[in-house]
Amino acid sequence: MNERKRALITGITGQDGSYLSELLLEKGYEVHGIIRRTSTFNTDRIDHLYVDPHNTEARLFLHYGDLTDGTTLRRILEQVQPIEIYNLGAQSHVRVSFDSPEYTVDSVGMGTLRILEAIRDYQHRTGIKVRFYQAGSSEMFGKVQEIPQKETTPFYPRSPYACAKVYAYWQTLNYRESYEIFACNGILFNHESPRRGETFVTRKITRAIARIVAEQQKKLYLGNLDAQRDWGYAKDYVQAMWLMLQQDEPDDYVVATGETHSVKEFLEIAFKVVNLDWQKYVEFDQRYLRPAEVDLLIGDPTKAKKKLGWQPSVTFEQLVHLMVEADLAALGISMSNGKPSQEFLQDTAYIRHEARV
Ligand code: NDP
Ligand code: GDR
Repeated sequence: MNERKRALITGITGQDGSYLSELLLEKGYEVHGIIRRTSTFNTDRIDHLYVDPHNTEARLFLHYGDLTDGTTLRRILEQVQPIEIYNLGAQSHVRVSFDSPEYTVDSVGMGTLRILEAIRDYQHRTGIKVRFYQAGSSEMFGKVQEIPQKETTPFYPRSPYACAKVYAYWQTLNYRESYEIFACNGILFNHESPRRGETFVTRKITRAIARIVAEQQKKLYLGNLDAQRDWGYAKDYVQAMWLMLQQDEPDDYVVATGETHSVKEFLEIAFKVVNLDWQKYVEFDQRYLRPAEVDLLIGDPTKAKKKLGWQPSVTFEQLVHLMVEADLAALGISMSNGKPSQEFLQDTAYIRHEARV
């Protein structure tokens, strides 16, 4: 094994996994990611980082595995010998977790336990310390107990996904206290980007706007427009993950912007970018309602700002604009008020545009 810092990422093919991989590669890490075998390619978001492993320059390596398969997770840990593990893998769609609760809980809850158990045994056997990041979520706060929500706010999860994240949170904390594992819970509020999955509400909206402008879609069907979320930019949030693992002591941190906006506000700003009135295009479909909704999330990131020196760099308006611009650019539509920047054009390379809403 060479002496380069090695990180292992579960969920490397997801939105956050791709940004975190970029960040760690920039910092000189060797990055290993766990991917699932699928019948169609699922590596679009990281293809631009991939170099053939036969090339001596290669620093990104992919391993087949699954959070539901503990044996493989252990084998990969032994093989890679990482100093940091970022557990980002999850069935991460809240609405879908009501349809597939058992699988969601298995991947999110038990999946985290499987990794923690593997680390526990690995550390005990080898004496090598591994730092662990757990992707916790503002969904754990669920039904409003306190505003804004901070590290000490009680959890009240309102979906199978959120219940599983709460379980994973407490296991992470317990393994930290029981086995001296450097384990941190990030409690991240919603974070978005042009790489956001197409069925989360922000990306569903920005993608639909581009398709409406391109005359590929007439209507946008949505559920609850009154829900309020603290939306930030994903690229900022992966910085916080890394910072947590660079501290002297492991701890848990809320990562948020401290602002909240409704889905309706997102719609207003997003449609305004292309000078359209959202009310003419948006229709209600109850299929997108959840059996139990989380009405209001707003985070207090004071601790992350003070202890990690973390700051969000993108405002809500900027976020909406950059996402709409990226989806427009992906369909070859240039903006009337200026061209999308190079960075966002690069981001659109792997945005798929088949009709999947
Ligand atoms: P995505 O849904 O974009 O990515 C999820 C990743 O997990 C994908 O790489 C997916 O693989 C992988 N995955 C799914 N199921 C399994 C499994 N059984 N075994 C291994 N890998 C699996 O999520 P994000 O990038 O947005 O989020 C990253 C993490 O942060 C998730 O845990 C999410 O719950 C959490 N989180 C996200 C927030 C957000 O606003 N984005 C906020 C707070 C927490 P594949 O590509 O094959 O589907
Ligand atoms: P969320 O994100 O549930 O907060 O979870 P999502 O974008 O799915 O929903 C946000 C809010 O929008 C409302 N909504 C709709 N949502 C979707 N997906 N589709 C619709 O058509 C629609 N119409 C209205 C929802 O009801 C909800 O109130 C995300 C995920 O990334 C989680 O993994 C993560 O943990 C949390 O953010 C923080």
